[in-house]
Amino acid sequence: MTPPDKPLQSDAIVLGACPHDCPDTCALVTTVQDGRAVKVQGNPAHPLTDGVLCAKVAKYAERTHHPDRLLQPLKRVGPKGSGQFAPIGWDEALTTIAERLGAIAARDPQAIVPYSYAGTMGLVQGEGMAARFFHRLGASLLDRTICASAGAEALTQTLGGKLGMRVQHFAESQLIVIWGSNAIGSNLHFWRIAQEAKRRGARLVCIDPRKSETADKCHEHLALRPGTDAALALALMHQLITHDWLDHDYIARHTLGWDALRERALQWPPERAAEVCGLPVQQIVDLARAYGTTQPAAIRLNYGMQRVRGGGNAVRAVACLPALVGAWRHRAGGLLMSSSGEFPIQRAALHRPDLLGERRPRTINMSTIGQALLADTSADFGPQIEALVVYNSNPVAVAPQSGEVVRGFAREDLFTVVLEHFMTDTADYADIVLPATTQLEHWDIHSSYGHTDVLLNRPAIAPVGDSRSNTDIFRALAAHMGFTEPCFNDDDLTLCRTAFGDRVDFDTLLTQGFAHLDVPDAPFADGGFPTPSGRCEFFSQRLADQGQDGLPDHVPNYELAGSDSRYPLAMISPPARNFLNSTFVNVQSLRDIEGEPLLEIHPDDASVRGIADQTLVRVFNDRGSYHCAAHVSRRARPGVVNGLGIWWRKLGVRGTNVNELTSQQLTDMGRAPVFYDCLVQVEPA
Ligand SMILES: Nc1nc2c(c(=O)[nH]1)N[C@H]1C(S)=C(S)[C@@H](COP(=O)(O)OP(=O)(O)OC[C@H]3O[C@@H](n4cnc5c(=O)[nH]c(N)nc54)[C@H](O)[C@@H]3O)O[C@H]1N2
Ligand SMILES: Nc1nc2c(c(=O)[nH]1)N[C@H]1C(S)=C(S)[C@@H](COP(=O)(O)OP(=O)(O)OC[C@H]3O[C@@H](n4cnc5c(=O)[nH]c(N)nc54)[C@H](O)[C@@H]3O)O[C@H]1N2
Ligand code: SF4
Ligand SMILES: [Mo]
Repeated sequence: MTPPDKPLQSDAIVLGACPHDCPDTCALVTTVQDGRAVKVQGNPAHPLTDGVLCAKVAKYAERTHHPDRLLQPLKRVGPKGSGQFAPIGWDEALTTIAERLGAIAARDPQAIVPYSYAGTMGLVQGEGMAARFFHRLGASLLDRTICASAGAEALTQTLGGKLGMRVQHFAESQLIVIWGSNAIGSNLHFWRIAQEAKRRGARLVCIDPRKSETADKCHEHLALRPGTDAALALALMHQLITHDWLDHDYIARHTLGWDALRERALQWPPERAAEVCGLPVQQIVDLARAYGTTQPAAIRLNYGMQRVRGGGNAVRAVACLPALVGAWRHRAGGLLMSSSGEFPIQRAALHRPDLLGERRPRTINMSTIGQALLADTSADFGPQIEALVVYNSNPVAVAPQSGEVVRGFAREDLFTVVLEHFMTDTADYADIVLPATTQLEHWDIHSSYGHTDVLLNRPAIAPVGDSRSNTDIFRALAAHMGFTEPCFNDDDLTLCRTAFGDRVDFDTLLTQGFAHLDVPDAPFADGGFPTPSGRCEFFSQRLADQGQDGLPDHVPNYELAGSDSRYPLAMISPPARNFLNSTFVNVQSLRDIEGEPLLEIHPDDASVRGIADQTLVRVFNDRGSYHCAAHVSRRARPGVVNGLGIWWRKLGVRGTNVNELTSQQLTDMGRAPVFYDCLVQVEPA
């Protein structure tokens, strides 16, 4: 059953959007039979989806009608984390929550913390009603840093916003550098475009410590040490300068801080960078030549490089490159990290921060939730956290340093509510679990961080069991708390319309499911960077004012390889291709493909430790230990092990996952986690 070329909305064919935290934001077509979703396919009429979905979401009907779906509210009846729950009715659940939150709020609403991320990227089921609820309550604010804030801050300080090339124009590039991204796994529709460029003669280069599926298919792979991208970028600049592969006119007219950057880059001859990055000098020299002499040259920068101490500086260094060679002059040249800044989202209308009134609650950083849950009341911190409301996230599995996260969630005095589809590691620690609808059961509207189309998602089927959408749950909670503001009566379609106001034609969304934003083809062909200076800011006064280096530099990892003889291996933990963060780990057909939690280790590192392929190993450091199967493989470079993520702890070998080992240190910019800045030792278990 293939969807027609131009699928039309009907009871049996429903147009939607993929809700997942993925740059592709695909347009979906769901086929419904007898009230069940029987097939979820890519919408062929949406140019970037082109009728194709990844393997994960092609299994969406399986996930939605999964036998383990949560179908009714639950309350805890055993010790925290034991997973012992009894079903209760919605009224009891909502009354209990409203009473507990009300009592805490009467003392200090900041003792209540929302915890959410991008389980759904929808603007409505994300923070649409939730933000209104928490603003009205006066709860702590959440700093949503767990994924992209280091890179976002860096890009904003350099280019002026989360903007860049349009993804479709990569098809015309002659050189594509895929930098810190396993595009085949995590940005499939970009990869299809890169393939088209390759057929037209483009050269593809991958920069990644891991020999990923993407690295396999590129012409060149630079397997640098984790956390050394800025050193590589500075050496590329060194070569551009010494060979005069520069666009002097573009630099003079559209950049700021060139003399200072030039001086800095001249301190990074390829030999120095080769030493730091663990790369052959020739590879750096060759890449510089290719980048300096090929037009149009495009960089697909993704988030892999920013999950280390110097992640912000690394993104800044890379983001300077296109201006140096004038790559921005072409629509197929420049750089794309995120396109999310293009979308005219009406955040104030949607989130209603005005409901705070005069109150200015403190902000809790989601990346250090372990520390935060274990912190006592103090002048610096404010009140101890007494209640946590988790939705669209699975922090017990995905937040760094799980040992502390689990200890925090296990506090018997903490009141935890979890809105979920499944009994995740986090739901296990809840006092009340509320069953939530999936994307096939609710309305939503979507921006994207990999393209510039708006997508509308219609419900294809009725809520499964007694599940309710996040918006419905927060509306009902607002009513139970006695909140009477009219905004708590807005239905989901109203929220969908509010998200972009009149900036997007809603009728187009209703009929075809997607609408293109009107964005320029080559955003910086003539400069016009949305920075304070209007230029590409090699030097950032805003960063200098914060006491940071105003120029990008190489900032070594906190846990630098060679600095601790007990833990000689650097560990990175990029996602497994068939999971999306911790989502899909419980979908059997996908777990069957991934097999088991594993650690890729280079043959040299394995043999000195007596580790054979497929043996059970213990991976450990001072923070904890994690058991999984060793995959002795050249996907790992010497000195670096790859612990593919993010398994549910309870589906892992001994009830832990890779975040048992990661730390709660933060990046140089954006207060983000440093998942890939982590030293470990490995031994046969
Ligand atoms: N299949 C799948 N797709 C996903 C996700 C998923 O879990 N599974 N997650 C989604 C989410 S939340 C996000 S944020 C995006 C992320 O999308 P990307 O940023 O493209 O992330 P990854 O595909 O994880 O690629 C990161 C790559 O960076 C490499 N890397 C690690 N450390 C370094 C380093 O120091 N320097 C460089 N140059 N590379 C490094 C890793 O080995 C990995 O191959 O993907 C989204 N798409
Ligand atoms: N070691 C290591 N850790 C990492 C990373 C890494 O690369 N390495 N990557 C990090 C990154 S990039 C990210 S973005 C975070 C991701 O962390 P999270 O945002 O927590 O992502 P998921 O693990 O996918 O969990 C999302 C949960 O939301 C639920 N959900 C989905 N839709 C809805 C809905 O409509 N309503 C409700 N109530 N629930 C819903 C899903 O069932 C799922 O359990 O993890 C981070 N953690
Ligand atoms: S996860 Fe990404 S590639 Fe897969 S369907 Fe969703 S948006 Fe498309
Ligand atoms: Mo992410």
